[in-house]
Amino acid sequence: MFARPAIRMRCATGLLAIGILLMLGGCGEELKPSVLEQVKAEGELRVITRNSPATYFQDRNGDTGFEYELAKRFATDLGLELKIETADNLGSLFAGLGRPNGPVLAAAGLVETPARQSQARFSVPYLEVTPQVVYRQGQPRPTKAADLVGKRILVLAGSSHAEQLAALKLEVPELSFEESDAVEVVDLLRMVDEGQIDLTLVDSNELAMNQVYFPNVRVAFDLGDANRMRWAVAPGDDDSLLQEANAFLQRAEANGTLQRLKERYYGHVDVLGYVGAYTFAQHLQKRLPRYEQMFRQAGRSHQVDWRLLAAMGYQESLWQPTATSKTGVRGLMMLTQRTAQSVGVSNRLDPKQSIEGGARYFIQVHSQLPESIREPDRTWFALAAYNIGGGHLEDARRLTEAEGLDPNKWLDVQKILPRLAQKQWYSKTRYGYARGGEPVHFVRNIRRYYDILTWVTQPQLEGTQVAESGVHLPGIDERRPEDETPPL
Ligand code: BLG
Repeated sequence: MFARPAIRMRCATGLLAIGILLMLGGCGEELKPSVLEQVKAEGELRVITRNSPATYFQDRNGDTGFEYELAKRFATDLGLELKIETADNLGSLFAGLGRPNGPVLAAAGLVETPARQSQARFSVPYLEVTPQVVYRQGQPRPTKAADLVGKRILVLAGSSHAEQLAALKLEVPELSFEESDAVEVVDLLRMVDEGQIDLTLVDSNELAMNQVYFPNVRVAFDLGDANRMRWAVAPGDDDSLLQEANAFLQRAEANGTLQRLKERYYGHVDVLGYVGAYTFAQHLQKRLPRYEQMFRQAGRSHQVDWRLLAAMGYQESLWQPTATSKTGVRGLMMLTQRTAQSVGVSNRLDPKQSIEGGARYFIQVHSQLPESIREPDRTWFALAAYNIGGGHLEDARRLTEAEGLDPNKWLDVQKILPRLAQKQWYSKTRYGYARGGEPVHFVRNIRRYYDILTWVTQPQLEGTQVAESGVHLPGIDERRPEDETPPL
């Protein structure tokens, strides 16, 4: 059904008027503007979501998350401000969607299920995920539905997973499970990680996003077919906003926006590898606490986000102060002899000195970059210069420009950097051969670690939530507001 136009008319006599009114959709009724027209008139797109790493959360720059970013782009396309509301559980999320002057769109990793069809109408899908049974490493691994019998299973109340388990129970009547509306997916994973429950069911993207925080959590098996995530609007017959959302999602698929967001938010395990994600989670708990205050201190003195320094330290040495590379580069921040001298580090193996020297050097290379490189790319270029040196980076920028690409965009320069290792290219450069692939991995990994550290230390997880959360790190809750410096 099509949306009605935004005009208000009273019923009138006369055939012509009646004909027009019939076309407009009825007699004797005040014609209301469509939802889309209302939203445009109000100038804001009100979206309801959930606060979780896979949907929406606060990071160093404010609001972020896959659903947030996607909804933000939709609002921008419509020329609207985005207004986010969060729901504590799925019940209140769907209830909020029908509220007068409430949110008009739900963007919360939702799957269309039979039970939800009366609560909402769903958009075209934008993400395919697989429901996965997860268990705790060290326990026997369930491999099929029958293995779920006799286990303590907890899922989110009102979730597609609860519906899925209820359907499974018809086939396997001995199966039992519980639902809770007081938890989020991170809590379920933590409870498995700590052995408070045996199993839960989560979507593959949620697990990919969270794997790094929960070292003991493992996939048992995929349960059922892949699910498709969709946005939702309130029930009714006004399709105006839904059609607009569908058109937007189709464009986002066609122009690569969706793919980029998927890589950014759900790609941790893809980038780090399963073992890498697992190892990072362990090191986060065991090693970082020893150096956290040093990173915070160096961040404060040099006005750099300490989590970026910590991410660099992890990439360089896995937070090991005595690390040594084949080329003799040493210490937690892997300073060369020359760099160490230039930033006043006398003992590279002293973690405090190494972190302080690394931060100082980073700031130095950051400030030496051409003005034409703007943030956030400037931070990525500075990381590359830290790793490969400013001269080689400049060579790569020149090659990038010669290729008709943008030498001020990291996305373009990182494509060209590996050429510094190929004779046909490096023979034409000023500084010659360099392992140009190394800074590409270097920057990519650091960005990934930085994202993870940002989530782990976000302000929302402070206080009671931090204490109860599996992602708590010692020292985080002692943080003072002045530690919250921007990346640069
Ligand atoms: C960096 C230096 C740069 C230097 C480049 O090497 O070390 N950075 C630091 O010391 C912090 O100063 O640039 S230059 O001064 O313009 O020449 C290039 O020489 C260190 C890199 C080298 C790299 N890690 C920090 O990222 C490293 O250790 N590579 C060897 C890896 S392996 O042992 O071969 O696997």
